[in-house]
Amino acid sequence: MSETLTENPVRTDNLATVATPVPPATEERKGLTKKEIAADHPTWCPGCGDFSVLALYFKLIEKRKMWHEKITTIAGIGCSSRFPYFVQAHGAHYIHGRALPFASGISLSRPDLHVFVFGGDGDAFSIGGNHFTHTARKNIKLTYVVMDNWVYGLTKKQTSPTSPLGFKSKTDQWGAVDYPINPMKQAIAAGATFVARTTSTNPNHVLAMMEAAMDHDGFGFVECLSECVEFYEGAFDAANPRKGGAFIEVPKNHDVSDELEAYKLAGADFPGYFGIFYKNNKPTKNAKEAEINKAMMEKVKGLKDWQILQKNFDRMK
Ligand SMILES: Cc1ncc(C[n+]2csc(CCOP(=O)(O)OP(=O)(O)O)c2C)c(N)n1
Ligand code: SF4
Ligand SMILES: [Mg+2]
Repeated sequence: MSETLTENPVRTDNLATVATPVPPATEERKGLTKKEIAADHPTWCPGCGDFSVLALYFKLIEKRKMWHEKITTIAGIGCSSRFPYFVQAHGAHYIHGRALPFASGISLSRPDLHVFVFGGDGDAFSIGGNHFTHTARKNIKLTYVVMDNWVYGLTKKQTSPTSPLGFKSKTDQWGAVDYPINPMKQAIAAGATFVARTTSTNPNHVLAMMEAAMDHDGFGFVECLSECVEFYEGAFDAANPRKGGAFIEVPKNHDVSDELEAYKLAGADFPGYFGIFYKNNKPTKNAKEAEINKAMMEKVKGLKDWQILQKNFDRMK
């Protein structure tokens, strides 16, 4: 081992710290403008609901004065998952269904960042179904926005886990026969500590839900109805007052800490309720790991990297 390596101090800066909120911009450093955060022109079909979610993410970045190096946008694969391409900051368009484990690694190793994950219903609940469950139960601090359009958009109209019964697609030409999953019930049952529902046609509400999820210290899940105008036109008209539908907010007297009541709200017939269904402040994996790391670093205080490694090898003998 080279001298430089052996002399390197053990990094404790990112191990012993619990997650910290995104720092506010200082006087000297102004927050970013939309122009500074917007990257490529989004390649979505005109009228796609995903445009609205992206615009509100820009608004969130502007409003919360997040800087380029603090923005972390992760996604899987799908139309919705193209999201990070359109944000001029750090991010990754990762593997189909695997955005959450990738994002978890970032969240656990970089407590100074707030990680946002965007994706679709197929990405989240088909191929990524297991990762959803485990990221939720581990209560990893990140915000997961699922842009639910009830269809596989990118691959041109296959039945998704949220497609309703009878939906005609390339994989169900005679209409879907499989019972759809309910993302809200799924999230609550999996142990997500923040569960909210919104719709891309109500911009103020989308922004409010994303902000609340970001402020939550834990796994924040937001289901955002986002119409695929190409392959499932009109899917969410019943939730849009401009199309004769109803946007009904979670009742004011709803106790967000009551899991059973949240589950009942989630069971309402479509268009159901919009708002925060459930919130629980139990400790995150981030905080627990940080504590373990701190205790371990205390034990090896003063030792060089190679000495710590040697100790590990000795233990394994
Ligand atoms: C391992 C793997 N399997 C399948 C695919 C094909 N594929 C790409 S996107 C997609 C589904 C996308 O649906 P959704 O997550 O709902 O996103 P949307 O396009 O509707 O936003 C599938 C099956 C893939 N890219 N990788
Ligand atoms: S196919 Fe659907 S989900 Fe994909 S960009 Fe077009 S409208 Fe949006
Ligand atoms: Mg979809």
